[in-house]
Amino acid sequence: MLIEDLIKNKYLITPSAYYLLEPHYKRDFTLAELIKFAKARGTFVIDSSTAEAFLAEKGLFSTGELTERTPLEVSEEEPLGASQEEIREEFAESDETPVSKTVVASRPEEIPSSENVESMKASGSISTGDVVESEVVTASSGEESVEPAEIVGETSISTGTTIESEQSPASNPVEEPISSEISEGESFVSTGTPEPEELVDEAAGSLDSSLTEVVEDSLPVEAEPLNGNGYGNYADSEEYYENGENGNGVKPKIVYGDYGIPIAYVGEDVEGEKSYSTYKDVVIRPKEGFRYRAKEIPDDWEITFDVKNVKFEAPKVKNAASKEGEIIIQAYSSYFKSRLRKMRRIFRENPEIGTVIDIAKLSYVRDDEVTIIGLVNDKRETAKGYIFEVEDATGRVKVFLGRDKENASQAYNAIMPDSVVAFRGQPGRGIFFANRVFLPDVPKFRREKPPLEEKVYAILLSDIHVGSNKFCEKAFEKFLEWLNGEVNSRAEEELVSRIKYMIIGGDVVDGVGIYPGQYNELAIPDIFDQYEALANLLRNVPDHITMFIGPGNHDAARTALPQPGFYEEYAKPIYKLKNAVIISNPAVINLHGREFLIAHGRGIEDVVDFIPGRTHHKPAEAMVDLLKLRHLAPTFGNKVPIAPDPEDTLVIESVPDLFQAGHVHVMEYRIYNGVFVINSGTWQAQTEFQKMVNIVPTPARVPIIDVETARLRAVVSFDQFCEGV
Ligand code: D5M
Ligand code: FE
Ligand code: ZN
Repeated sequence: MLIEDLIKNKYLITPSAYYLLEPHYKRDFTLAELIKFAKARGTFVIDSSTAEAFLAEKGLFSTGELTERTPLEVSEEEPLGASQEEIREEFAESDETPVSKTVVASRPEEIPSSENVESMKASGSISTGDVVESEVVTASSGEESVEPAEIVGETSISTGTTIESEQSPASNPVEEPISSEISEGESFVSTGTPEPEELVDEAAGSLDSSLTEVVEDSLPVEAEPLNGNGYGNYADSEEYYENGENGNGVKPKIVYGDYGIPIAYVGEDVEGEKSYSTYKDVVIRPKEGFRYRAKEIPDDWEITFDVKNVKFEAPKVKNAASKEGEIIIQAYSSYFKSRLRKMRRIFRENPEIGTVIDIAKLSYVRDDEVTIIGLVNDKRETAKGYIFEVEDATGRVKVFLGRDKENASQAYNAIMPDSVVAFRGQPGRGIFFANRVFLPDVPKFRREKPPLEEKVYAILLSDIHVGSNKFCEKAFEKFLEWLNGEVNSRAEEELVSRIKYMIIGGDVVDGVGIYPGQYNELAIPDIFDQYEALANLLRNVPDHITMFIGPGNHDAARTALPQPGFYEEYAKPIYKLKNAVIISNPAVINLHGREFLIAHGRGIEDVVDFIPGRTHHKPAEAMVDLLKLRHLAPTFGNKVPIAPDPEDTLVIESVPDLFQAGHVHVMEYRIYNGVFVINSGTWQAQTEFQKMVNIVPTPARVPIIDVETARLRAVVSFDQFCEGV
């Protein structure tokens, strides 16, 4: 009964939670209460800890006892062979090179030459010592730089490659020497990497404010729903849940927004005049005579990983009387087994790992040092060190890692719940004594890719949030004009002319019913119109630029990760754009032989929750943590809903050249072991909700990536058009 009711509402329950709750259901609590409780905890899976907390709140249960987690089903897995003798400490010097930065409005003519190591900054706008901090500080200091052409902050690292080809009209400004200054306290040299240092340079397009103003014609719609058809109704009454109706006899089609809020869409689209704009009148044509070099460069792209291509079978639920809970456990068991299998494969590439043995076989091991690879269910600190509960497909074991072991505390902090790690050591009685711990990580060195004949650029966007009244529409239109050749200098012209790809990493529209109070901040209160509006804007992207568009948690798409794409019935207008390619979240795009991993980035939220010192304002740091764990959302049952697919498609199986995420609305980047890690920011100014949770976005910035190096070429900022939104 309880299971069936929950499943109807797209909630899952584990068997142990079921046994705890079932006796009280409909006697001591209602379905709506339970769902409300789970929603508040940000989970759609009711596990035993949720159930216990819920019962405790109801005064039905004492929180003293802890329920054991059911171990994964036992099965034989081939232990890895290949014994290796020498093992070095893995975390000794994780080569994390913070890329010094940043940002904003540098004089467009002054794109720094890649031959020089240089850094430009405005007086006082870069805080010394903390590189990333300086990025954030600079990024939010847009208001101070009234002068559009002010050089604010910038660092570039030479790669030894020439930026420009001879014929380009933009080569002149590049050759110009630029007064430069190294910002104090920042190291540009990636230690421990024999490769030439990375090029990270930026120029921000300070657009001339004398350019034609875009007429603002979209009127935010206030409280009243347009056609009174129930938009904005959260409809979370008990009746609604239990009868599947909203009281007026109409069966609503339930679509779940994020953070657990169900949205009911009813009725047909009403034709006629709308009180808001969907940007039908925004028509921008390429500037006459503007030469796009990218047009002459042959296309070279391929989607090498897309969830749509993975065959999924939904777990089947039989009937209410049988033990459906078991099916859920089984479904997640296949999911976690898949994760373990993939992670083992990743560890196998690390020669330091040594002999890997199944946990069930530990009792056969005498004095040898062996390695176990498993999911960390639990971790805690004791006076002498750290204790982990580790599980593989064959069993479970407690692992002790002494505080004295090298980098023990770092590793302890980096390990998120449910991530897969390896421990090397000796089994004792009922406990495994680890001498070393390994994260899956990415290798320090990688093979260089062959150079490209021509410079070609990709621009990265995410979190456009069309439909929000905080969407920076004016800035976005300026950006579209810029793409169409409305540039201020030859340097900008060079950039624009070579842009061949545009990647949009999710939250392309604001959606409806995504967070409490969102309705009041919607300029377009209709999800269909939001996609229409987005398409009306994006049709102004020049045809030769291929757009890759993936979903995020605000989109009309499956809420749980992975997200195979947009629901076509809602997002039809963007499917119809002729130069758009819809990708899943996550996806891997190969551009001219370079691998770009694109994810919306909800996993960042869990990193912030679990890894000490992480914040929403330094997303690239959190992305590096995910890279080290080789997983986009390792933790199950926290903020990020994960679908019980038979395959774990969130494992970062292949090491990318570039890893892009969005979601947190702050642009930041860094390089880690040769991977360029970047959060692409947003096009939405701070929402009321973000104000409450203290999220300060850095909107309207366009990072331009040099595809050849998969590194930043420039950041163009349109944020001066996003003030007062
Ligand atoms: O996410 C925008 C930012 O807001 C991102 O940093 C997550 C944060 N966010 C959104 N909703 C919540 C809740 N409920 N709690 C905490 N933080 C939140 P976006 O996906 O664009 O809404
Ligand atoms: Fe977003
Ligand atoms: Zn998001």
